[in-house]
Amino acid sequence: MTASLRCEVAALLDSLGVSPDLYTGGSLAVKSPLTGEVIAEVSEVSAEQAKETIASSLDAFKAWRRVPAPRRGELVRLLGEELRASKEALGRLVTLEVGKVPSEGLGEVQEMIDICDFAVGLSRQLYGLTIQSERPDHRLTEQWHPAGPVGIISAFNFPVAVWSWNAALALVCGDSVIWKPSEKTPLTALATQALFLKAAARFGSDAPVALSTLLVGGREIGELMVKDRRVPVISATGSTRMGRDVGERVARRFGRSILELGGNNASIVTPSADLDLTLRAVAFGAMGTAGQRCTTLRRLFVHSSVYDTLVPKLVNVYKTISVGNPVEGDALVGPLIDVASFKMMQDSLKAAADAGGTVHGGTRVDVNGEASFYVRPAMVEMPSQTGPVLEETFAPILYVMKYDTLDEAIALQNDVVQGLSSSIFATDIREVEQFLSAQGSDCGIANVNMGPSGAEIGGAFGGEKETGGGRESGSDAWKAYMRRQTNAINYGRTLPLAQGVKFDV
Ligand code: UN1
Repeated sequence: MTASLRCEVAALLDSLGVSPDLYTGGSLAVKSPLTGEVIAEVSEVSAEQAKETIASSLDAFKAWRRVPAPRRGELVRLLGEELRASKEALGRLVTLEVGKVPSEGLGEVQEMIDICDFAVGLSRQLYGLTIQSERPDHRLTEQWHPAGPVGIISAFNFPVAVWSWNAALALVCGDSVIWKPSEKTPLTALATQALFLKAAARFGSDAPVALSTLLVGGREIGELMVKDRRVPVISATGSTRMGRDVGERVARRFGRSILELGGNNASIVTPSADLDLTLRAVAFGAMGTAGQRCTTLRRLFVHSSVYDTLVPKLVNVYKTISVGNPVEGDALVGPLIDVASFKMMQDSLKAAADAGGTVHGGTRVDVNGEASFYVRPAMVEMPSQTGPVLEETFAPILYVMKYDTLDEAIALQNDVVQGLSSSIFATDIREVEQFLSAQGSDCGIANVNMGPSGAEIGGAFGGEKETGGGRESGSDAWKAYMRRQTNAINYGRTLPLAQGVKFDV
């Protein structure tokens, strides 16, 4: 097994066009969470190299902003083609590097393809407004210009999709991109960069050399980029702690940050819910990706009238769901990313039990020995929303609580510092609409009759409060990658001033 995993990774990287010197003999050891073994040693950039990369990215931006947007879209179309052609290989690499089950590894690449398609269309639709001027013979308008190099900091759990949400939009918007991937997942980043370079080579000389660059390295490399004024936009995905730091540093230099941080997502199960559908949705929402999505379902509020029907069934699903190495069988729950994640999960479960919770599952499952961390997902029936329930533990723990009125459930749902995603299970239209109203969910995403995770790329993705307020991916999220310019044009021969001000000299 040991030798073969490393060999398979090398073969995949080779097929994806990554040169072996990038992932052998380097200082960053990459472990597969499937077995815990080292599968590659990746070279890291020095601070000096990172600064040079930023300088070349700025040069690339200056050339790229002159290329017409629909032509820029052509490059992203070619990137989408490369991703389609390599979907199997890249999806498999996601599975080996992150431990996602195969359909989720492939789904991640599909998400990349989808955002490329979206961005291609967008490349002809970067519309500005025409505004009625209050002055005679004047025209008032706004246009959107490229912003500059965009720094992308991504997390291990969506190691490549999050890059693509940012990069596909930034590239059609006329920006260059600089990517600092998670130290846990540099291999999928190298592969994605290789696919980008293939697309750029097919595109031709209009694509400047450093249009998309990769900075593999530690926290200090990310910090260097975050502090650099030449990078006007920083898009960061990860923990609230990291995002607070990034947001403050970027704000200090009046840069713009797009933050996609922690979630503590809830669903409300009302008396009118379709309980069979609810059961399936809760299972995917809470246990899919081994609870390691920022949109993972972490809190479930169940109406007291359906609690005793739904919850025992849920306990049974938690008992029986298949946990295992997803490349060896057809397990639905793969490993946690590493030992730190396992420890955090155990700490939270202990705190939950101390706070009066009844814990189902959560124990370690021996799949591939000591170096990998597989767990049976945990469901905890809590007497109230206290202690670890208020925090995001990036692991499969679902806290279940009872409620009596929808007002109470919505208040509890909103009574956490995070505000990413939420959902309601209901067929009563009044309850649905109340949940979606201004007095309802306070999250960036509010779904009906599905869990909080698994968003399509067409909508804007992100959340409020300590989730950071940023929006990525669909809708008009592209505006964050451009700068807006308002133009007032006087085509008359007099100089009427706005607000009727007189200033005759
Ligand atoms: C994340 O976990 O960082 O909505 C992103 C979802 C995915 C993206 C999750 N499309 O669950």
